[in-house]
Amino acid sequence: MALRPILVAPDPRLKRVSSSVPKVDDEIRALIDDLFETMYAAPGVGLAAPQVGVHKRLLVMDIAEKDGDSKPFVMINPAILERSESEAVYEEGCLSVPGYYADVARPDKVRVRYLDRDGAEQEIAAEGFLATCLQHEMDHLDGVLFVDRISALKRNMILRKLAKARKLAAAE
Ligand code: GNR
Ligand code: NI
Repeated sequence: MALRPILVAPDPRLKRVSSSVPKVDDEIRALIDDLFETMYAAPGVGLAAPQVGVHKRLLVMDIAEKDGDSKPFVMINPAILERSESEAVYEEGCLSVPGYYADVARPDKVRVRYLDRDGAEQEIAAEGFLATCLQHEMDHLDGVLFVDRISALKRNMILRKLAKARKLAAAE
């Protein structure tokens, strides 16, 4: 197991579309373990493989309350089968957009098909915060960040500040 560095916007690698996982093998399972370790250490409620520079369609999530039961999820090649007309708004953050938060509207309910860590096909009907997190993570697989779903004004302000912070850190 190993911690992997998390890419921060505006890194062009976060904009790439990830490729399907052809086979769930031990190499993929080792990557899954690293993603969980990195997500819990961050800490975050989800992490997608492209956030650590691996452009494969794979994500991990655990939205359990801090002192509640942990409910780890692994989703490989997830696909949305159905989304509700109704939307819900949550304040979102992202480990790749550190320090910034914004309200994002997304379908309130989604049905998703995916492969689990044994390569078996699964389906989940998610709603509320779980549905939001799932869609946030799946967006990463298509090179989309939550800031792409808010106003251009807010997006550009956040991305400008992150770019400036990176330049200052590099100049040290
Ligand atoms: O830790 C995270 N919190 C969060 C809060 C609201 C909506 C989505 C998220 S996901 C985020 C971790 C992350 O960046 N996953 O890609
Ligand atoms: Ni994110």
